[in-house]
Amino acid sequence: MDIARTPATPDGNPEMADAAVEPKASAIIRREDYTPFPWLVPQVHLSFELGVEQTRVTSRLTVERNPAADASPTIRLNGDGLKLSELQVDGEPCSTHAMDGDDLVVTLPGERHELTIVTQIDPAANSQLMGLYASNGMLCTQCEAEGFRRITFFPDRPDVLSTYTVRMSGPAAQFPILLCNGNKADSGGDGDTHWAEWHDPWPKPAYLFALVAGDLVARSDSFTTTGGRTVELNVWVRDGDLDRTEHAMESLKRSMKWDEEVFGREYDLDLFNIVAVSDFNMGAMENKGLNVFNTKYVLADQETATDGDFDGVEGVIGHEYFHNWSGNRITCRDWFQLSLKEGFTVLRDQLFSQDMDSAPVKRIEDVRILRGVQFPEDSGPLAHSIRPDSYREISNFYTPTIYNKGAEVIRMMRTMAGEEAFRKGTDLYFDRHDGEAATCEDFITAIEDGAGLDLRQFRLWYSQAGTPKVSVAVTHDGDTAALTFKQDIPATPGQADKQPMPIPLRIALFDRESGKHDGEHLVMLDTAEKEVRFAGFAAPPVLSINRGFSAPVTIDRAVSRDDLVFLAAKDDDPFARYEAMQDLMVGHLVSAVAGEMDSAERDAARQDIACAFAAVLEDDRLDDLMRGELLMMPSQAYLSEQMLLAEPGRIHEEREALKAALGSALESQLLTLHKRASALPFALDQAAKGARKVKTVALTYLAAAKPDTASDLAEKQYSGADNMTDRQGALMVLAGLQSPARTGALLDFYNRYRDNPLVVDKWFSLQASSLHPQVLQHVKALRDHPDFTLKNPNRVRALYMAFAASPHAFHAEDGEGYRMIADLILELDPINAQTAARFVTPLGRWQRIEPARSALMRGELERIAEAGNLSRDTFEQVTRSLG
Ligand code: 0A1
Ligand code: ZN
Repeated sequence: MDIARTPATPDGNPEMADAAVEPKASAIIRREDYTPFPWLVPQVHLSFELGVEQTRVTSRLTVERNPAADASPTIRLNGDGLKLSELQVDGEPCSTHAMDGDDLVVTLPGERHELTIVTQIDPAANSQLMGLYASNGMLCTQCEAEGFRRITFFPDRPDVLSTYTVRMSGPAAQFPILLCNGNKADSGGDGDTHWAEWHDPWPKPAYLFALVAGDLVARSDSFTTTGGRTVELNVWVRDGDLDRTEHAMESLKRSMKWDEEVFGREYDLDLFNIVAVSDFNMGAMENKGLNVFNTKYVLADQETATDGDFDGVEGVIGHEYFHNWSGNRITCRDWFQLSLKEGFTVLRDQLFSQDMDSAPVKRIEDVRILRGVQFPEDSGPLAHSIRPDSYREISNFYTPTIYNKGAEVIRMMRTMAGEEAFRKGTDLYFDRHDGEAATCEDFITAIEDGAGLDLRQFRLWYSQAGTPKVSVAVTHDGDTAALTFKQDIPATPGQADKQPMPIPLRIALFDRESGKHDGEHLVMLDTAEKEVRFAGFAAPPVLSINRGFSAPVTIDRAVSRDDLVFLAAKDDDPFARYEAMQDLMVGHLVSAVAGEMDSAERDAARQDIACAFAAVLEDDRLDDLMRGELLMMPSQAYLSEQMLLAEPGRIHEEREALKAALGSALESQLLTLHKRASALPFALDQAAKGARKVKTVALTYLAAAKPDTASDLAEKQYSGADNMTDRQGALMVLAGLQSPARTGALLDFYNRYRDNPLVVDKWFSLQASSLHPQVLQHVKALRDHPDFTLKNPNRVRALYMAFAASPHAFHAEDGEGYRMIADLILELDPINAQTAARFVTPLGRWQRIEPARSALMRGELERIAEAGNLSRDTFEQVTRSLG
């Protein structure tokens, strides 16, 4: 089987670097240059006179010299596009200040001073959605990573911790609700204006500051911690959305309980507020005591949200809540340490969801995400280690590598230590660094000391980018099986040579006759090559490797289809069983795309896959959630990763052909499955969720083989649906068919849900990612739809991210798809740079695509680079992508 191969190391191209016009203030920031800030800012008093078009911010800072830093005669207060209205030092107008670019630099003679700074900002004009902005008439903030400097001049870096007291005032009718971090200390009003004063007792960096002002309603509840603190909980939404907040509230209470039980972490304020906003660049934000969420991760009910959406809400609510300890109580020293909070918190949210739902299915889903988005990042021009060495724009480093690979790296520590010892390590970390701005190194040392591990060599996982490839061969002699391992870490930009890393591999050796193994082994592959021998095998065993996906690596091994069929049917590790199914399909599809098979070989391979599918369909020990996973095809992205130069058109064709072959071979079983699953009434339990999942899986195979039959079934599923999972699944299938039912169903869907933006997003996405041959035209038309706007990131992603992931349309041979994404980037960049920059990634794959398309993709990147006036975000991604 062909596997992921080393991508060519991108070589520098000085001509391009000249052509791209560098935006101002786009210096490279380096981790090695870190120095502590010369000033401490123990207290911050903020006063906001709120207005949608004009907000006046008065900031009073107590500053004192930092004894742990080199003294400086000046204090640098970061600003971004701010105009200074007033500045006082110790109550007197200041004359010893100067602007340095966007920053304000004030000369301070003494040890301790009070600075008063007044700025005026226009939230309505803030389309970047960083700092203070208006969304649907309400005001809210987003300060991570560097948004606070768009509100007031401040040392906007995560190692400056302050206690905040905040007064908010504004028109009571427009902003009846005034929220901020911490606890509400006081409130009042005079005439039409009212005010509230908030105090957060926990010192925090500016990126965790938040305020919200608007006309909101709350679902309220409470939680009592093990320590006996009663915490008031609120989920704030717009009037009309309250009915869809129950799942968010339940998820929050479950998160609070789980973190006490599993990590020993209790909540530390009397109040926990969550606010849902519809204009948001990311998923959600862990501001202290006042989490701000994208509505997508709060609002859910049976009618409008799929099971996947419900899981998303639970996972993100957990994630943000868990940040209260891993991120807020212990924050990051600098942004190079981002994975300290994000990798660890992703691991915590993954473990939480594993405990709440089906653990094996959650693990498979997480690995699928990792391989679908992080592996491609790690093998492309944007590859970076989980603790990067440099950046221009930190927003570009909120990546699957920092988040998902970061989580995998900590998960490996847990696997090596065992759960109990790992907990000792995390307890020590929380004890030792509570109240600090810490580093990844601090985390590793705490785990070493607490869990009793030696992680000296393991630290390489923090500094080396690239997905390791592990090759393994099994030989058999007498009664001994020998496993020979080899590891190879591909070169990545700026890192040509790599050292071997410790790779924990859970393995089992199956006896072919009995179908059993006598226990799992943890092999530590910590050298470039290693041989491990196992006695007691009269015949060559079948190897099950990287069980539970114990290490984020690719495995390269010569394995027969017979062995894969064996493992697909018998492996007792659910992930390994899924993996065997995937390998069966990947092996076949990669050979088919390469044209390595004659028709007899192709038939034999399809036959084996169909047999494995039949076994999964018939195995009544499997639950439907797991069955759905086992029947899932490897994604186009994952298949492309297996090839040195991908041919998107051919991969798509072969993948669809295999789907059709399986749909034909298993037609009656799939119909039976669909019928059985359809008979189950709606419920939120695992069985009903599983039934909904396999129902749509069955439809997708049938659609490829028998479009008419599938169209009828999908139409029935659509119109009879009493929940969004069934309705969306059916519509997805219909949207890809050229059937008469397609248009009617799409129209019906839009008319039903036109007032619900999250569902309208689905409507855009389903069409942009469909298998329909005219997707390009559909996307163009949708771009002109009255509901489309570049101002709302959810809507932009709904249309264009879905499109960029659609292989046949985005990779249209004439380059039209690439052109559309480049046009989007250029148009969106001045409006919302953070969101625009994220669309560079799909074009950045050019080095791994066949030559004709590759040239077109590169051409579009060059066109963007030459446009000039680019944001720092897009400039950085485009120049890195060009290599
Ligand atoms: N810390 C958040 C992610 C986040 C980062 C930047 C943002 O700015 C637009 C927003 C959110 C998390 O991990 O959930
Ligand atoms: Zn996070």
